[in-house]
Amino acid sequence: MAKVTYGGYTFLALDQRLNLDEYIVVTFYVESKLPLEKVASAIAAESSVGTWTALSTMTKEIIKDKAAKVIGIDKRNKIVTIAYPNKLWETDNIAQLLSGAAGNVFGLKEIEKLRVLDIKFNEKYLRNFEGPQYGIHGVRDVLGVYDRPLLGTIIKPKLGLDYKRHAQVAYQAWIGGVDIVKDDENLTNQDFNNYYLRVRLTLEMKRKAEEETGEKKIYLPNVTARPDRLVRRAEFAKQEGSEAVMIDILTAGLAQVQYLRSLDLQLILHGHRAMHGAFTRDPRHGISMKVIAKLARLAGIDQLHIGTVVGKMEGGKEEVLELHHALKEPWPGIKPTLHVASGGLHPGSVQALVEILGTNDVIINMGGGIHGHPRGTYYGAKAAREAIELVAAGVDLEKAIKEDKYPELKQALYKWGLVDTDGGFKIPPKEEELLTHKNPLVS
Ligand code: RUB
Ligand code: CA
Repeated sequence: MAKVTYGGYTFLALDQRLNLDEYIVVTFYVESKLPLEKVASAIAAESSVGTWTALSTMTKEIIKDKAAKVIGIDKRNKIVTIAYPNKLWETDNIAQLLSGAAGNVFGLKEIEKLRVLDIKFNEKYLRNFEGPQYGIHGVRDVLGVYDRPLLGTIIKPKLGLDYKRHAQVAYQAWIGGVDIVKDDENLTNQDFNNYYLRVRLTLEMKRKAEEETGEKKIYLPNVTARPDRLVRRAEFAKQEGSEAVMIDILTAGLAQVQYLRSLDLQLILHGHRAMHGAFTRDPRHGISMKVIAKLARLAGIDQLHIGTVVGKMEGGKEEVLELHHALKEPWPGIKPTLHVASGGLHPGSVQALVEILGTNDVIINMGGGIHGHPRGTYYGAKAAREAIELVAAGVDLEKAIKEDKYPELKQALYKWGLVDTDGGFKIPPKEEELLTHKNPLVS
């Protein structure tokens, strides 16, 4: 076969033995009418030093030293592996990494489908990043909780409550047993719920709940906005006594996450992944959640949404477990990120979730599954906390509710059912419970 080139240069290095400590290795899934060697060369060229034609400005030195190299072609599975020399990359610039390895290549005409499946860093590259300030153990240390999954809630309705009502619902959730209360991804600083008033009052209610329960609590105000406002909001949260903030890592952008982390505000950073489905969902196109999760960890996210298996959002067991482990993969000098399981969860999901993910490295986050409890937020939170403590202690929930010691848990399991690990039900929801929705707020 004739030598495969792109724009006049060779990017194939299938027989070369590279020292991978000096390269970032990216695997792509590719569909194209062209031979895979040709497309792989096009990807390597466009994502590093090349273009469609030979250049008067190109040198052998540049090709040798800085061109990406195709080191693997798996025709059966349509997978190509490309190694990018460290020299190509600015030391700690995730935006630049994406503009290169996952940028223009998505627009090349010769490619019909392209997916960045995985990215493997090397120690030298990793050492340039700070990563999470707290990580899994740091978050647990702040809360002083070590023996069960952490319990989080999102204030619902996600939009519409004023700041006073928001703070009141947060308080109900905390005294009911929730550890972490968060804003929703699209609640920022709207006219109906001013960020600054909300943060001040919600943190006041947090302190009240802490005094009353003797437990440490966390609030996650959503600072997603343009950079100047984002920083002002994060600094305000810190000043008002918050230990943490949340940011929508994709809509705001990972460069903003890096910036926030670089300010060293000593805040736990919670990452919401809203919009990820735009490029993670099609298994044959886009960027995998695994890549996003690794980048979020690099950028400094302490806790990240990566799926639930048994909840409302797409994401199977194999995929979620892979992500769960990717967040904890040993990286020199970089702490592990905590898994946030969120989306369609309720007390009846806890047993299955713990069976799949264990008790140690997960925040179980319930919005509707707490505020939708027939007796309101406080009892919903109580039911969720009971479910978590019972399951962590190895008690079967179906047996526990027969004892009549846990009336609010029983109500929750009757309303939403008790889920098994395949998404089926050990106890299906009971119709009549769905009709007795009162939704009172305890004042
Ligand atoms: C869940 C919720 C989160 C989703 C996002 O609310 O508000 O935004 O978890 O999904 P509820 P993911 O508990 O009422 O379903 O965590 O998969 O990114
Ligand atoms: Ca949400």
